[in-house]
Amino acid sequence: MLNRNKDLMKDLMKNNRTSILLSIIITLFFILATENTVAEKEVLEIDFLISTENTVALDNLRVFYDEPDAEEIENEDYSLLIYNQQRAVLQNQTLPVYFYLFDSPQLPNEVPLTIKIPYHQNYKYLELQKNKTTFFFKDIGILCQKNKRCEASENYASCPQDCPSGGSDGFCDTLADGRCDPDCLANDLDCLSKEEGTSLWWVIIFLILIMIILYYLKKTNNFSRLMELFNTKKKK
Ligand SMILES: [Ca+2]
Ligand SMILES: [Ca+2]
Repeated sequence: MLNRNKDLMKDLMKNNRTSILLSIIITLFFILATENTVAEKEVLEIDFLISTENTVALDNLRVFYDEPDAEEIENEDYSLLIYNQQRAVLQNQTLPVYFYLFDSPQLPNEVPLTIKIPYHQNYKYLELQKNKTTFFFKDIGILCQKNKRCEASENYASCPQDCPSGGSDGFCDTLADGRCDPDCLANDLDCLSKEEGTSLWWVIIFLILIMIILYYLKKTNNFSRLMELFNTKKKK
């Protein structure tokens, strides 16, 4: 009875090892397969410099793939509103504007602010308000002017109708479209040389083959026998 239990435990451990090995290989395969196909959201990043006099310098306005800032009430005095062409409000959120500096008793005249909000192509006007009074208003329709020309203010994330993937638009889209995006430093698989691309596919095929063989061995219970044979040879 005791020996039977020991044998059962051994079998269980062997099966566990096989399962762990299989899980690692399957995970590796899915990481490789999904690396370039993760769906990301378009995000509008805005960099402001806001002064105590309520003057605003808009330093940067760009669209890329990322997570928007978590919505939380910061300072209810300041808000940002985005409208469409028909002046309907599409976004309305409070802004974390505070005129102080860490570790400094002096109060600054202006503070920088960077925010990331979800982006939609119908964004047309941006407005800043303090206590419900407008102190900044800007046309941001330049992010996507559908005119079949990819302009400096547009990219594949903000205006794919004008800026096709893989083009030179200051944005690395990493899309598998057969075009090496000149804006990508590394992570566009289309930029790999033919030899590098072929090697990567061989690695993937090799992993799939190992998976199939291990699955077959496990199913026919030959994996345990194979491991036993391997261990016996090792002991010798
Ligand atoms: Ca355009
Ligand atoms: Ca590009």
